[in-house]
Amino acid sequence: MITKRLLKYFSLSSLLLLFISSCSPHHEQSTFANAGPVAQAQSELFYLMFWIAGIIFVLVQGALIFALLNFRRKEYPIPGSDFKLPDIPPKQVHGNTKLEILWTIIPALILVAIAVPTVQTIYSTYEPPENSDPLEIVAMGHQWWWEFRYPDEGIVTANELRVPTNRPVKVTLQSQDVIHSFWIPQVAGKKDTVPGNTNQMWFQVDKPGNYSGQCGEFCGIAHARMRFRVIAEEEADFNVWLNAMKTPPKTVASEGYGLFLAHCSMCHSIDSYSDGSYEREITVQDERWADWYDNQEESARVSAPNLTHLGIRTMLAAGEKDMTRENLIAWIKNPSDIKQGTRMQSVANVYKAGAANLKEHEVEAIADYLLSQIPDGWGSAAASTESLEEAEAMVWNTPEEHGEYLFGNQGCSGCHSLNEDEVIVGPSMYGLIDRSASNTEGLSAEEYVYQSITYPNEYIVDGYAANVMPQIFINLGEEELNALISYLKTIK
Ligand code: HEC
Ligand code: HEC
Ligand SMILES: [Cu+2]
Repeated sequence: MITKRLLKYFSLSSLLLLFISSCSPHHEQSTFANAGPVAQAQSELFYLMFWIAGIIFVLVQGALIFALLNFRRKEYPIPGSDFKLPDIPPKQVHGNTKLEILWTIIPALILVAIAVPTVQTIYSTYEPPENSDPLEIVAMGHQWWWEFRYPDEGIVTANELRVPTNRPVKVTLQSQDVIHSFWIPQVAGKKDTVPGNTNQMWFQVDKPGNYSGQCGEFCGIAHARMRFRVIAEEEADFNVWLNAMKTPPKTVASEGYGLFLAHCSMCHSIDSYSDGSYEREITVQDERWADWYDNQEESARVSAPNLTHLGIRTMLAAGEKDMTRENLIAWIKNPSDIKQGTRMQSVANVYKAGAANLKEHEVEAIADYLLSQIPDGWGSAAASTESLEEAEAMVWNTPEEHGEYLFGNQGCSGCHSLNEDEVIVGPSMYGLIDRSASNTEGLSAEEYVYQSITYPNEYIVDGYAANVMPQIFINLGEEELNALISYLKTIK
C-alpha cells in the first residue's frame, strides 16, 4: 500500500520536474532568455499575468482552505455511547446581491487591467519603432522548411536567416501551403503564416550569435523538424554576407553541375546572385507549387529551398543536421532517412524507385558541386580549380564531339533522351532538327534550337511545362552553343 502510494508521488513529481525543466533559460528554445526588445516586451507581459494570476490563486485557495478548516462539519460524541450527534446545519442563505456585484466587478477590472498592456504589446510588436530603418524580410512557411526573401536586396535563401544586430527586422509572414507559425523563442514570436493572408511582426536581436527558430503550429508529418536558424551578426559582418550572396561562386566545371541540372534544378534554384533572379525565383516557386498542387501524381517538381551558396550554410534540411559532406551525401541518397515525409523524395523523378537512382560517385559529385557553391573570395574556403583545368585541357576533333561532351556535362542528358519517343523530363532529342523548322515562324531549324537552349521559355513544346528547363545556358559560350546544335543535328 505504502509503496504504491510512494510510487504515485514519485512519478507525479518527476513529471512535474520534467515540465519545470522546460522553463530553464539555458535551453536554446527557452522563452525566458530574452535576446531582444520584442522578447522582452512579451516576457514582461507574461510575468505581469503570471503574478496577477499567482496572487489570485493564493487568495482564492487561501479562502477555500480557511473555509474548509473552519467550517467543517463537526460531530458531537454522546458520552457513554458509540453514537455521535450530527452537526446542526448552518444557516441556509440564497443570493447576496452585494457580494455578487462585487465578484463580477473585480474580475472585470482585472481583465481590463490585463487588456491594456496586452493590446499595447500587440501593437508595439507589430510595427517596428518609428524612424528605425528596419531590414525587411519575407518569411514563407512551406511544408517543412522556411524560405527567406530579402526583397530590397534581391536575395532568396532558406532555413538560415541572417540579420544584423541592433537593427529592427520587419517580417512579412506568408505561407504557400498550410498554416505555420514563425517563432524564435529567445527573440520573438509566435505569429502564424497563413496561406492567402499576410501577417506581420518585427524583432530585433541585441547580441551576435545563433538563435534557434521553430515552426510553432502543427503543420503535418515533419512539423517538429521544421526548424530554422537565425544568425545575428554585427552590421558590418552582415553586409559582407549580403554582398557575398550577390557574388557568383568561383566557377568550377564539374560532373556534379551537370547532374544537378538534370536531377535537381527543376525544384532548386542556385543563382540568387544573377540579374533578375529574385523575380524569376518568385514566379518559378509559385509555378513549381501550382504544378504539384494541380497534379500531385504526375508532377516532377514542387517548391523547394533555394540552394544559392549552400557551401556557407551551417545546417541541412531545415535544421535537421549539420551541413557536412557526409550528411549531404546521406540526404541526396535517401532524404527520408533524415526527414520522413519530405516532398523532395516523394516528388522527384530521381527517387521514383525509393533511394536516388544515382551511382555512389554521382551522389558525391553532386554533393561536392553544392559544397563548392561559395561566394568567390568568401573566407579562405576557395573552391578547387582542378576539374576546371582538366576540362580546359580537353581537345575536340569536331564540334559534334564537343557537343556530345557538353550534352552530358551540362546536364542535358538528364532531361532529354536520344531515343525516339522516350521522355525523361523534357522531349526526346530524336529527330529534333527535322521537326524544328515549323515551330516558330521566321526561325530556321538551327535558330529554333539555339533559342530553345538559350531562352527555353520563348517557345514551350506542347505537353511540357515552362520553367522546367533551366534558363542558364545563355551563359555558355557561342562555340559551345554551336557545338551542342551541331551534335543535336546528328540525333535522328
Ligand atoms: C521534386 C522537387 C525536388 C527535387 C527534384 C530535388 N529536391 Fe532537394 N528539396 C526539395 C524539397 C521540397 C526540400 C525541402 C525538404 C525539407 O526540408 O523538408 C529539399 C531540400 C534539399 C536540400 C536541403 C536544403 C536546405 O536548405 O537545407 C538539399 C541540399 C537538396 N534538397 C538537394 C537536392 C539535390 C542534390 C537534388 C538532386 C539530386 C534535389 N535536391 C532534388 C525538393 C526537391
Ligand atoms: C531540368 C530538365 C532539363 C534540362 C537539364 C535541359 N532541358 Fe531542354 N527541355 C526541358 C523541357 C521540360 C523542355 C520542354 C519545354 C520547353 O519547351 O521549354 C525542353 C526543351 C528543349 C528543347 C526543345 C525541344 C523540342 O522538341 O522542340 C531543346 C532543343 C532542348 N530542350 C535542349 C536542351 C539542351 C541542349 C540542354 C542542355 C544544355 C537542355 N535542354 C537541358 C528540360 C530540360
Ligand atoms: Cu510548419
